Amino acid sequence: MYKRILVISDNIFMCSNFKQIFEELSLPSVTVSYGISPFSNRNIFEKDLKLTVFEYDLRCNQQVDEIIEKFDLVLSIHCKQIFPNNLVNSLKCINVHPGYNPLNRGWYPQVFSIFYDLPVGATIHEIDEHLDHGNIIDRDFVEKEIIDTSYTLYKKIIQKEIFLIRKNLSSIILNNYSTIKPENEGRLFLRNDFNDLCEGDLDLKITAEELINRLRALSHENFKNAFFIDKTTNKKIYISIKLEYE
Ligand code: 0FX
Repeated sequence: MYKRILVISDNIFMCSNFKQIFEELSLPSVTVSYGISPFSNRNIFEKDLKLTVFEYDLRCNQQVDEIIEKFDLVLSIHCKQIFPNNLVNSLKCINVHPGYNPLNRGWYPQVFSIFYDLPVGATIHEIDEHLDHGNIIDRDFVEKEIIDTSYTLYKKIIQKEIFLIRKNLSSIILNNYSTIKPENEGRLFLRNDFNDLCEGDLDLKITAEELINRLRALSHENFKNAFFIDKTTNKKIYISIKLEYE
């Protein structure tokens, strides 16, 4: 059984949900500490979680050594940092990933799921030295509809992640879960793939369906993703799409 757990997250919504699920388990002998990366605002997390939150920079060897010394399980729940090899090889590290491994490894899974018409879902897996690659503890699909954009699909995936955390957390803490090996290397998308998708070429000949799907993949609330350069003014113009049933 793991007794000294560190949750590293940069997503306050996921972190609060995790905290509530853990508290419902009522395991007095288990301590959970919460950490964020240097990119997040500690005050926001502390105010919401109502406890002290630590900041860990995983690029700093000394801080990684401190984690290895203090904890026996690290959970990554939407953490902006890549776990270094010495961390994942020194203690059990588990990731909650907003994609269905190995089909949607890496960056913004729902974006590439819409663009390439891939199934999508959520996964809990052990972390190894490669991105979203370790043995799978649990995973499940979410339904993608024709009117889904990145935003609406992301919201469904988050709910699936919370469902999977609730379903698996006690067996993870008790260390009596089983795993399966990913079937293959799957698809890995990176930040650059997303950036490439955002830049639209006005002379590109594609079908209306392809254009709609590209815009669906890149429409996420107020984020400025898809753009083209106006040929007259040379200005960048952002574009997004909204779809709804009759
Ligand atoms: O919590 P999270 O979904 O992402 C975090 C980390 O930032 C990310 O590096 C890690 N791979 C993931 C598991 O956990 O929050 P977010 O605000 O970074 O992104 C949420 C969604 O927002 C994303 O799926 C797509 C959308 N988005 C985000 C940014 C920053 C955009 O469409 N455009 C953007 O510029």
